[in-house]
Order: sequence, then C-alpha cells, then structure tokens
Amino acid sequence: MESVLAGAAEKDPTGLTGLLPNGGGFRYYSVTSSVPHKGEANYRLTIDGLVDHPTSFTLADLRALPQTRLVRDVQCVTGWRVPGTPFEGVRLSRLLDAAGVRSSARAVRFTCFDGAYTESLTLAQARRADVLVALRMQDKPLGHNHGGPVRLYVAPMYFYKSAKWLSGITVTEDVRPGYWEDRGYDVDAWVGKSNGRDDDPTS
Ligand SMILES: Nc1nc2c(c(=O)[nH]1)N[C@H]1C(S)=C(S)[C@@H](COP(=O)(O)O)O[C@H]1N2
Ligand SMILES: [Mo]
Repeated sequence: MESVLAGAAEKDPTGLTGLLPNGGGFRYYSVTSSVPHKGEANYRLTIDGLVDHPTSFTLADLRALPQTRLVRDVQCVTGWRVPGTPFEGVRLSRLLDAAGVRSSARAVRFTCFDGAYTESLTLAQARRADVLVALRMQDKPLGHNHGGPVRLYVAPMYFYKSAKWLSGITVTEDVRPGYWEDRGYDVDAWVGKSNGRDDDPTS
C-alpha cells in the first residue's frame, strides 16, 4: 500500500529535488501533472455546505485574521520526515465558527484547485487548535510547490492530510474518504497510530 503513494504520487523519480535549494528534506508531491498558479488577484477559499453563512475569502481576508504559528515535525507516510518546520496561518476552527456550522454537521471536506486532490476530517479533528489554513511555511509565504498560496496543515497527522492548493471547505454530514484514502490509507491519519505503523499488537 505504501508503494502506491511512493510510486504514483512522487513526481521525483530522480530524487534530485532533494538536492535543490529550498528542498530542505521535503519532496514534491502532486497527483496531477500540472497545477494552475493562483495569487493575490484570483485566489479564493470558499466555505460552504452545512453552514449558516457560506463565505469566500481572498488572500487579504485570510491575512487580516489572527495568525497562529506552529513548529512541528512533518512526517510523510512513506517515511521521510522534516523536523521542526514552522507553519503559520488561520486556525480552521476560526473559519468554521465564522461560517456558523449547523448542528447536523459531523465532518469537513477539502477540495483543491489542482482539480483532483481531496481530503477530509471529522468536525472534532477540524476544530483542533493544531489544524491551520496555512499561508506561510518555513517563515516564508507558501510557494507554489508546497501548495501555495494556501494549504491545509494538520499537524498531528501524516502529511497527506495537509491538502495543498486548498480552494474549498465543505461542511458535511459524514466523512468522505479523500484521494489517498480511496487508495488504502487511513482516514484517521494520526502520526504513529495509523497506517499499520505503531498499532501492531505484536510489535
Ligand atoms: N493537492 C495535493 N495536496 C497534497 C498532495 C497532493 O498530491 N496534492 N500530496 C500529499 C502528500 S502525500 C504529502 S507528503 C504532502 C507533500 O507536501 P510537499 O509537496 O509540500 O512536500 O502533500 C500532501 N498534500
Ligand atoms: Mo505523503
């Protein structure tokens, strides 16, 4: 199963991006061969679904909200890890509160302007203080390769939960598995407790 992600998603068959400046231990992943560039003029993040106030945010709107900075280790489920990486952005819980989540809601679904990737969290997971709609990474504005201008950052979970090129947040009744979850990965992707890593009772 891990080989699925390692083989299909990693657009770096040569391993050379690890040698590029700014690589910093990160590998570039995209399930699509190209992704449009969006910025100040045309980036929008929409929040809809089971909310009282569907909203659309520009980059300036997001920057004007209180920002939270977290420094945690990034862990890809295929094994690579980048220690102590700063991410900064708006807590997802703040955006959900602003939109007014309805009582029938249980989950949140994320869509991306690459047109293909999706992710999901339960509402309880989405409201955690260590889940951000991130505008900055490594103390710089998020570059396109890292999912800029805006990506999700789910600090306690494997990095596949951190959807790049985030464009939509839909509040839903149930969790719908995301792109990699349809291909075998755990929906609850807690680092160390999922994807057959530390939950083997014989280990
Ligand atoms: N839209 C989108 N988000 C994505 C992915 C992707 O292919 N497309 N890959 C995921 C995986 S498996 C990882 S490890 C990280 C990689 O982030 P990076 O390219 O900034 O290192 O993004 C996650 N988010
Ligand atoms: Mo990953």
